[in-house]
Amino acid sequence: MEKVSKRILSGVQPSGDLHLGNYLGAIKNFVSLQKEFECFFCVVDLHAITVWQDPKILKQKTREVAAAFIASGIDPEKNTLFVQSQVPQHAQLAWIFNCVARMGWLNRMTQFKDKAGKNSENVSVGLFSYPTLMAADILIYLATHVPVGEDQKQHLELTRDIAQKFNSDFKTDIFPIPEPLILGAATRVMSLRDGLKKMSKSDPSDYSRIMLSDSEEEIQKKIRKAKTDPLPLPDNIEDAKKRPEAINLLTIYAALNDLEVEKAVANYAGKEFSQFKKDLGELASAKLSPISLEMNKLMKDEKYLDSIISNGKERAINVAEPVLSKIYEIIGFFRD
Ligand code: AQP
Repeated sequence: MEKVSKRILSGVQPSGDLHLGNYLGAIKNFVSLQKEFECFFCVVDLHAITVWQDPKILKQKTREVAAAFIASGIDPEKNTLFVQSQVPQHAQLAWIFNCVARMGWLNRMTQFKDKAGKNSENVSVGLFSYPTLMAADILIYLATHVPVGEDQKQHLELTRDIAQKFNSDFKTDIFPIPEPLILGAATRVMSLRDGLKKMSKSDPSDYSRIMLSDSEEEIQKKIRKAKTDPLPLPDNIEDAKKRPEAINLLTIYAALNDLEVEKAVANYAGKEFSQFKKDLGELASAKLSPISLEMNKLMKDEKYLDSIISNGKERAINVAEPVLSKIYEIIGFFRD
């Protein structure tokens, strides 16, 4: 199999409205990485159904993620942009990885524990085995690098363990050991209502997150209403880190402005939150509203979006199929 040295795979679930965490932790980084890497970006609908998705809106949400990729600046000609369920090799390799990964490895996954909570007997088996599908998403393209937010780091470590175990069990070097790319100031954007909780699509409160579809007014209002403590802004990074809501907003400001967090802290040292929130609201709406406008425009052109997705499917299968075929041969599956 031909070795590649700079190939990226990353995905976003169509499980709700995309938010600032998805943008700063993932999509914004995809945009800069496309210059340097051969990139595969997918809408991971197989992952989304690990929890209930309304069939009437799943297709719409799938198009929305594809539109967000393009509206944020990902070039669909240069990169392969596709929908996971259209490339069956992901699920086929995931089954093999279910037989490679050990129960003990999956039992350690904190995202499963967080998502299942006290309900672990009643959640889907898919939610538990989610990381083996993620490993298959990455390794079916022999991807060498994976840009993700901090929350996916543990899953990526599991992917590396699976690649290593497969290579060692079958005495092969087919799989690269992929590196995480956790980039930018905001690798873990927190809820606007609780600085200790991740900003997430599934949070019941709309005020906990800024969505890519929010209007300028909505963005500014959400930031105005964001929870803060009663003190003025901190004047050094150590103090800022002890104040979850303050460090979260300062980190968002830094990431949107491509600054170091220390610089954002220095700019607002000792100032009142009212002025900072006004500036942050204006900054966020200036950065996000062009994306939102472009997304709305793309969503009206289903024909164009669907043609991009269909082209991406073909390109993805052209890479994934020979890899799967080689893996079947390595395992000793019957081939005619
Ligand atoms: N809060 C976040 N901060 C930084 N990065 C984040 N990502 C998600 N939330 C944050 C990154 O976005 C990419 C796509 O994530 P996903 O949609 O596939 O799944 P998720 O991590 O489970 O996102 P959510 O919003 O929390 O979804 P729900 O509520 O449905 O579980 C990933 O690279 C992720 O790291």
